[in-house]
Amino acid sequence: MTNQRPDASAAAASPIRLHKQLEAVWGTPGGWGRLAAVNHTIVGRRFIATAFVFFGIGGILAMLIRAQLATPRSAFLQPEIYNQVFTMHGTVMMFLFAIPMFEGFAIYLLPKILGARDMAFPRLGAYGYWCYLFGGSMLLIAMAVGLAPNGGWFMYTPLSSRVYTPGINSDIWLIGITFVEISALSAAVEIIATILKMRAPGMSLDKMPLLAWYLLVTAFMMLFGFPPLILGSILLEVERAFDLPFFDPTRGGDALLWQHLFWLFGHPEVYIIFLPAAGMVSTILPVLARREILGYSAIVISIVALAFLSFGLWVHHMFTVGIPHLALAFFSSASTAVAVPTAVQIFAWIGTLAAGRPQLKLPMLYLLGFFSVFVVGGLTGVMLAIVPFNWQVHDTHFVVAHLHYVLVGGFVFPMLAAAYYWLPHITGRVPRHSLGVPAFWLIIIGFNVTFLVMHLTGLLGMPRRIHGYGAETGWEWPNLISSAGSFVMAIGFALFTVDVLMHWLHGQRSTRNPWGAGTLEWSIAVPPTNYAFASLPDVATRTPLQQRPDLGNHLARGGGYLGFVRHGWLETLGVDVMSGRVEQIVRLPNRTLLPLFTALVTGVFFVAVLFKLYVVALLALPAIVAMLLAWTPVSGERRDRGALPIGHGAAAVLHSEASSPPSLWALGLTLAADATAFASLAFGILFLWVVAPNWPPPAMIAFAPWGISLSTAGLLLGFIAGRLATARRVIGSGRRREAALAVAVLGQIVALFGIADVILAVPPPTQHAYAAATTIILIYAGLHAALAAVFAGFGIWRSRTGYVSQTRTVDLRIGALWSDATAAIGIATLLIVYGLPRVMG
Ligand code: HEM
Ligand SMILES: [Cu+2]
Repeated sequence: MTNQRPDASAAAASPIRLHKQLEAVWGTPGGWGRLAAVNHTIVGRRFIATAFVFFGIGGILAMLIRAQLATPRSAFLQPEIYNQVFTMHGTVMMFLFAIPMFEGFAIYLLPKILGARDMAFPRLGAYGYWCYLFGGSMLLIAMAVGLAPNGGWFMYTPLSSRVYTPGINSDIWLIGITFVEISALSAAVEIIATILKMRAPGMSLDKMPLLAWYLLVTAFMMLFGFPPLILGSILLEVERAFDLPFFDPTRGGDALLWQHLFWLFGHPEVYIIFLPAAGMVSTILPVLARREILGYSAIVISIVALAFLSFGLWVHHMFTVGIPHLALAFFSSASTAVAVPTAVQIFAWIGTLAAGRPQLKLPMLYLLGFFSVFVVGGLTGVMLAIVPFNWQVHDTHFVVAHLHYVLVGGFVFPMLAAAYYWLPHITGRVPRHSLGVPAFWLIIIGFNVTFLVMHLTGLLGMPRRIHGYGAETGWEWPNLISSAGSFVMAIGFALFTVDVLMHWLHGQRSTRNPWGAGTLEWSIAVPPTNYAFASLPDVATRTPLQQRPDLGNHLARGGGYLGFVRHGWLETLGVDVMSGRVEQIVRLPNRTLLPLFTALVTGVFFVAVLFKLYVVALLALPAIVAMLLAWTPVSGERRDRGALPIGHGAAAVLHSEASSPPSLWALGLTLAADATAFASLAFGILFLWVVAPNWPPPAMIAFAPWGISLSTAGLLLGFIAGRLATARRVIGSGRRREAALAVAVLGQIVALFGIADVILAVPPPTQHAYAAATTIILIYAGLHAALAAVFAGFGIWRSRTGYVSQTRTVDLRIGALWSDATAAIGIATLLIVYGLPRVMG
């Protein structure tokens, strides 16, 4: 490829030519080639469409539940099938609809509202999508053959333990959900790195659109919320498969440990679902009210506060399990306090509406539906936070009513508003509202009839998750009304679907900015091109389009930054986190089947675990690592290039030469999630120590002096050598850095031997939860050491193949960061295994 002259004015002479050049490098072929797509527009649309399909499936399951409950002693569904149906309804709605829908919107919209050409890690986004699709399909196939999970979506032990659920139903939940969660974690890392590093020049944090703030906070909550669940699922699966008794009270475990781990995730989850929806509201409402939103900073503070508060609330799901009174009081008041930051946002919305000139367009109608329903859900939530009331209605349909007012009100209605608002963007067609309005009325009337009545049945004592009830209970009429309402709502959703399909097929071409919005996503062509922006804008305000209505044309003509194609590269800009000053050119990878294949091998791992083919699973693990390593060759440079022009007389270095490239952020974020999982495990051990009687049995405390010394020495050696390899003097010379890395590999191998020796000294893990927990935490540390050895070896390979130099240090710094974390986790593990018995004993 010839070297195009990177000159903005030359490109500006021919926008068509610029477009053709960009399309040639960014475009995705049709047909089977689509499977290789990694572009955020395509991946985001896939997430959204798939999530809608799962919503439909979850909705059909809901109809089955309501059909069963419509009449007393109904024989419509067998009890066993009924258990699967409500479990799958909750599971599908929470894990396969709500979270992926958020991921889809975030991936589709983020680069466009931030003024970038793509997400920071396009291949990771594609990989996450495939994991979601395969994991979700696993659950659906299980349901089709009657083996779906059946213990309720929160999988309480001991009900979900092997004794009470001997089949593979529970395993399918644990394995399928963990598979899907990979996509949640990878989306979280990708979203945070993109928001922090990949904005338009000049977009400082306080000039970001509010939606980006919401998505940022949500992604952070996922990063800290999902690890406890993943860890809990792994522990439970290990207990079911290998009989390690973490949750078995007869051998030192405790069933409540699962509840803690689950709700440590589960409560924040509610806000993980609500916050992106609130972000949509904060985006759409000011546009339709024709004025800027009130209280930008107050909203930002309130969502951050909400995120912090929500992590302290998990215990309010456990008020009835018998916890200390002081804890009850604390968690009860904290739970009511969470209403405050929510109220801040509601006041900002109402104030904006009052101060503006609102138009009652279709998205606004759904926003009003959101307000009315969500406020009721919030009020019953405050009621439930009061302990005595909670004791009265615990596990009744009152709770079911509350949770649907919050979830449907707080997520589904804003999503419908968002669907109508951004539909012209996705399809490039004018919205037509002939069916949308009647659909809205059917949905909101049907919804209220269905769930308002459930408050009553709940107060009358009708428990949740029951398969049938007698006519003498007095629950007959309310249930019939509720079921009738749910079918009205279903018709509404069907009408909505028809409306969207008609719009897609028969709508008229839309103009660029049909709503008159001020944010950047409306400055590009609709439907968007693969590269989103022909050239990148310079941002000085929160609503750049409002100040400069012709911005779109200016950018399309190549008048912004990077309005050219260089060496056939996919380029976008990376900025300083706070100020939005340009810092680097980020070179992105293009279409490849690697994410799909990696997800397939990941799927092999999970299916093998499910069917207990552990040899296959053990082989799949290194295969996954090898595939991930195969991603790396295109993400580096083999020579120093120095600062390159980016247009307007400015220049920047490539990310491989930058001091804080997105990949380093990604590893830092991954380690944050990793540390959370480790902390959850340590929490579990402490929890059992405090609550389980005679824990640990003194005879079980093993001692392996050789193992401890070897692992400590190896970890420290790996850490020091890894750090040394990145030192200025060492990294400058190929021989020295490779020698340092070789020592690092050696250190990790020594550490592995040490850890293995300690594991052998521990009594058999099936005997007691103490031995099981000790074994698991040691394996956790061992896996880190093994990966640290891989990282160091990877460094040698990259160094040999020319990817490392005095200025191109990223690969080695990533490895060093990992070996720091390995040393920290390894030492903490040894302290827990050997230090704790001394302190607590
Ligand atoms: C579309 C209309 C919906 C209807 C008619 C509906 C109906 C129901 C009913 C009747 C139950 C109670 C089952 C029982 O306890 O016996 C239930 C449970 C549940 N629903 Fe929905 N639902 C709908 C939408 C949603 C949405 C959008 C979400 C989440 C985003 C959701 C999440 C849940 C959860 C988590 C449970 C608890 C399941 C369990 O106890 O294991 N639902 N739903
Ligand atoms: Cu909660």
